[in-house]
Amino acid sequence: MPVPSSKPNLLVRSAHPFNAEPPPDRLLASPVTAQADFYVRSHGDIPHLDPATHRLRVGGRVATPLDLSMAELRERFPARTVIAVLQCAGNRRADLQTVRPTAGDPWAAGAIGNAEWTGVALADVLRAAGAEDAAPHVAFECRDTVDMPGEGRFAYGVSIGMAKAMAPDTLLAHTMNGEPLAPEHGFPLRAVVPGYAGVRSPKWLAAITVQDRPSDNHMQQRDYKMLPPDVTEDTVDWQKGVTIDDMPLTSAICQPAEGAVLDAGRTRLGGYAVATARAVARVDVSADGGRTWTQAELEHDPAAPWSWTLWRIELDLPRGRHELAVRAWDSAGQTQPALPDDVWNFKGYLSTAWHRVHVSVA
Ligand SMILES: Nc1nc2c(c(=O)[nH]1)N[C@H]1C(S)=C(S)[C@@H](COP(=O)(O)O)O[C@H]1N2
Ligand SMILES: [Mo]
Repeated sequence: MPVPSSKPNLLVRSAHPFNAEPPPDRLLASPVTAQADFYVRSHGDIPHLDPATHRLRVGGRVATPLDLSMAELRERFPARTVIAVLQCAGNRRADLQTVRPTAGDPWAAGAIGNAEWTGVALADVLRAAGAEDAAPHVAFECRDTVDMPGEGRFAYGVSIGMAKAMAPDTLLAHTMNGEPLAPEHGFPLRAVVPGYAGVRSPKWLAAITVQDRPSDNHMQQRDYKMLPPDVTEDTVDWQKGVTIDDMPLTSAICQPAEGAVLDAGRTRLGGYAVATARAVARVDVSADGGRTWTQAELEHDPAAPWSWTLWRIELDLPRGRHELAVRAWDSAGQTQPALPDDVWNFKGYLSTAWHRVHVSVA
């Protein structure tokens, strides 16, 4: 499959389904990631939907089921804008794969982006439908078809808990950075669930069901769960996995790039850190693989709590080869594990060990 024309900047990790991430330095180009630079994670073909006929249905444990056109959705509910990170649970999986192979695409540090999302609050739509407060789960069904060996063909679906669904910043978004969503990002409508793994922000959204149990879709039940390192594809009991909702603290070096050859003298380093519902309190950078550290400068918009924190620092690097490393600290005093060995899992999720980049100075 050719690279979709709106995404020529991206490095393709899988052509079919289309999965691609930006070169890391593109993430530093602006605090909000342009759609052209925004990673794409899809599980099936990208559907091309007609906004004039697309409908959103809301049903299940509601007093008044809804069936809304895109125009009705915009007219009936107040617009709401939230700046939020979207990050794949598989971001930086390539680091885990240096320990042992895993399932999934070998993402580097670019399966993440920060966007300004505009749409309506999911809570407003659920209230208009008279969703029962006591109903614990909100399930989503989408218009793309996933074809999975052993699972057959099915429509993508996931669910989130009612409390997160009713949180004011959980959106049904039609606009990204002031532009309509690109087809790859879910045009004409997707959910955006700030702080949660990207998998819970369904694209090409067609139906919402208020229900007693989580979605019984494959994506919710037998995928995107965290498991200990001794569990394998052959021994996995998915019921015992931890559903990946909130993303853990992470950070990455976006500049310089892995393998860069630099001139001696002052070198600019930069990257991102994300603490989701907490704040990034501190970021440290090492030029000697983690033996000594220097604190980086942070850039965070206090009006945008779901936005990432960008960090920058200048270091004097002597001639020779260096292992650069970064670690963040959050407002609960937590920091990241040193080695990917400590967090390896067979699906390759939540790769949050110190991010390391190797450079040589000529
Ligand atoms: N309908 C649908 N929604 C989806 C997916 C998908 O394949 N189909 N992939 C999910 C995953 S795993 C991620 S990480 C994000 C990626 O969003 P993006 O492609 O807009 O960056 O979308 C999520 N929503
Ligand atoms: Mo993902």
